[in-house]
Amino acid sequence: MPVDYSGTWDIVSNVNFEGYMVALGIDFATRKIASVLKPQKVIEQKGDCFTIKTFTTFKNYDVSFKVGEEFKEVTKGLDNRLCQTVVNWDNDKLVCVQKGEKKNRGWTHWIQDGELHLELFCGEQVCNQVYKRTL
Ligand code: ECB
Repeated sequence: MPVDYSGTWDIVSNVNFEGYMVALGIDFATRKIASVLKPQKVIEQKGDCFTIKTFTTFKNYDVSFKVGEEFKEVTKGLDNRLCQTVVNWDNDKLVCVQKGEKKNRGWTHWIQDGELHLELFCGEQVCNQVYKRTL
């Protein structure tokens, strides 16, 4: 059975989101608000086609892509940058590279013990988030 990321996922841990936001140049006031948010991910996966929606009480962010197909991503409402983005499979991991003004920017998703993991990175900073399926 291939991995299926589809579902609704609630955050249970979030390590160094602050460092990741600093690396993206997010201002102090926005970081203070963002640091207490509890994001929920709603993922739709149909083969290699994905929609990942991130919901919070402050802002929402959506991205849709096909694995292996480069696209232009504007991180609207986040740091508002234009990236040339591509997501590839690394075995069952989803590996995203966001090429643009910020070096070494991207994220990786994987599922381990039924939990959804997300590593967000920018420059030298790495943020690690874990999500559980909603009951
Ligand atoms: C939608 C969540 C917004 C919470 C933070 C609001 C303001 C802070 C501004 C910028 C911080 C940088 C990123 C926000 C963190 C999470 C949003 C999406 C992270 C992401 O890239 O998720 C990927 C992988 O699941 C799909 O977009």
